[in-house]
Amino acid sequence: PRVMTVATTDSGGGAGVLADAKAIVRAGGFPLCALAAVTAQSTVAVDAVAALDPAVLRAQVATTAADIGLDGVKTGMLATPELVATAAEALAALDPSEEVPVVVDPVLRAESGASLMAAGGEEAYRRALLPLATVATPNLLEAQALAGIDADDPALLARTLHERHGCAVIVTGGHGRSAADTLCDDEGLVEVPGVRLPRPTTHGAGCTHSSTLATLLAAGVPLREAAARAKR
Ligand code: PXL
Repeated sequence: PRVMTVATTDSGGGAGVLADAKAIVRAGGFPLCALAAVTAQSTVAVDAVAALDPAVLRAQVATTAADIGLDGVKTGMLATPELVATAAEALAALDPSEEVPVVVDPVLRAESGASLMAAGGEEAYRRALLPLATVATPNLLEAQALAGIDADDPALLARTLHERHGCAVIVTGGHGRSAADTLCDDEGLVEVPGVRLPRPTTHGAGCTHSSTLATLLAAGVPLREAAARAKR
């Protein structure tokens, strides 16, 4: 399956489009990319961010989809509210008959705490991108920011975001008490169990998870099975 990551580079390679490409290949897909921004970063700091011209982001999606075609998409770091809106417009222009699954990983902050989204990003996700998502994969902190609810309850957050935006939602585990992911789709809530790995190097874990999920969905694996395999 041809899987496009609409996201940003991490020069350190742990997160961003390189992590996405590695995960897409590992899950059996062929990676394509539409870059939103470029960062200079290590595992501990983001030292520079340059957002690209939205017209260039739009063209990467349109040109690639028109010739090569897409079986699945994931969005990652989009850097600015304007680029979130542009990514949404570009994905809305895809042929609806192809029913390309779209995984929206709403990237707001790095694991190091550095901001990866300009002010107004949450609202752009709510308005433009979540309504187009097949499934969104916020971590606990991103789910709180998107829902505007300051609660540590992933089930409440997943259900609230699912009911408001229509997409399936996986609140990924690891930031709260449980390592399990919490999934809410039209059939309701389910826990996706997983182990907490005893290591501090979690940089890029969200990118890897959402890219694996997008590749499995692109291959036709049903959501709940894909969520379990991506968690593993
Ligand atoms: O894991 C979120 C993320 C996504 N994209 C880029 C990143 C990070 C985290 O650091 O750098 C480019």
